[in-house]
Amino acid sequence: MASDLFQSPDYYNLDELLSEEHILVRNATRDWVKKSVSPIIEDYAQRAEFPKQLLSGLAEVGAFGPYIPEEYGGAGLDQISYGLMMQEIERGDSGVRSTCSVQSSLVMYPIYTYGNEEQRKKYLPKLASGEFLGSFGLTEPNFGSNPGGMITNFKDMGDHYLLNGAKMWISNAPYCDVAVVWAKDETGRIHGLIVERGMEGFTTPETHNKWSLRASATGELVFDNVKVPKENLLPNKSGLGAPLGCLDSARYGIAWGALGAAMDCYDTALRYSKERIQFGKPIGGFQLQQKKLAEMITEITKAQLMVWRLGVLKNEKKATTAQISMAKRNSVEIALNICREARQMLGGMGITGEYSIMRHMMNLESVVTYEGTHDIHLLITGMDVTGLNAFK
Ligand code: TGC
Ligand code: FAD
Repeated sequence: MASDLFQSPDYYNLDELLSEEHILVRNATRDWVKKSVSPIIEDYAQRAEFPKQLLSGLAEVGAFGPYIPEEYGGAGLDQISYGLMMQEIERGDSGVRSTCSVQSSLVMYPIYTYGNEEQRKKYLPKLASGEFLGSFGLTEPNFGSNPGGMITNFKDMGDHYLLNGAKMWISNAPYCDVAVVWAKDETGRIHGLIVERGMEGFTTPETHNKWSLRASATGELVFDNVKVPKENLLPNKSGLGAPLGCLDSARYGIAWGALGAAMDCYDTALRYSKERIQFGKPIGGFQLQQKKLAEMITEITKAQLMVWRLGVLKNEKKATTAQISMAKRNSVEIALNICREARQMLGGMGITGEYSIMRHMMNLESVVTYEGTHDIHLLITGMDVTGLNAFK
């Protein structure tokens, strides 16, 4: 990939809305991405390899559990800092951001929020330091948008639980040390269980041949009569609302993250438009190219305002599931549109790995599907404004 010349767009002086701490966190993450992610990521994506060596650096910048209290190894930051980190990391690559979203919001968050003190002390510091990698098993082969139908289940055997079933499309699975797994008890109630690598009957086959998120490892979680110690059940919340609560946190991070990918594509196209000469002048001087750039920066600015406001609401614990859905859907949609326009602006060069645009575009095809598809989020908004449930 060409060297990383990224200049962050800030058309409405939004930095003035950020605290000194936010800017420090944002800049430190940006510097780390330029130094550690940009030089290697295209190569790893081309080879479909997970850049495992980035885990320690991600831990050092605080990207594993940014908002988890420091006593458990987290960074103890607010939600806007968390969002800015995800923006900067996804500016580098959505797959690397995925690793952080899963670790922070889908593994550390449920252990912190639904776990007991022993579970917090046992797992959170190791997850924060990157010594442990976590995964989150909700989706099953026959239950994606409708996770409440899951068939993975456990039986109470007296001194342990016996877990059976399979999860599919699980980020980090092939390398995970621990998995937060959602399964039904004998009454059909959903609970979270912490499953550890090495437990007999637990395997994590990798999913190959992806055209998207190639630098993120995806796989299955398979449970064949796995004996799970009783102390590994998350005791403080059960029901489908427990995993859905984790999704609120991860979707919030994605709303910021996808914007990072959009900003990178805009910045690349803007620079290219000033350098590429056709018909005797820079292509940025043609009205059709200016229209694309003007529309991109308008959409980026609107989305930046939306995620910033959502961050304020989240800090005040007032952000609703539906507000988060709207932001996740909007950021991913505008990012995909911007990628497609930016790729065209680069002409033939846009399809090569010399530039990040095509990789972002392919990555975003997963981001628009996971954590609730584009249409599922539309229906969540529809349900919120009408009070009528289109799912049932
Ligand atoms: P529904 O009847 O609406 O709700 C069931 C129960 O949950 C409660 N609830 C929530 N609780 C806390 N937080 C939330 N956000 C909640 N949303 C709902 C609700 O009150 C109810 O409670 P109770 O006590 O009445 O039982 O559920 P439904 O079955 O109708 O489904 C609704 C729907 C479709 C919106 C939901 O299932 C959904 O969001 N589906 C999309 C599935 C999804 O997003 N999967 C993501 C898997 S993880 C992933 O993709 C990780 S990618 C990571 C990466 O690499 O970055
Ligand atoms: P389906 O639910 O089968 O949907 C197919 C289509 O039908 C979609 O367009 C959908 O919008 C539409 N549809 C479904 N229901 C309705 C409806 N009621 N009305 C209108 N349209 C509808 N899951 C995890 O648990 N953990 C992970 O770490 C994880 N990581 C992932 C990583 C990647 C790379 C990918 C691709 C997925 C990952 N997922 C993960 C799974 C992801 O959350 C699901 O793919 C997603 O929720 C959609 O489920 P599905 O693929 O089964 O599609």
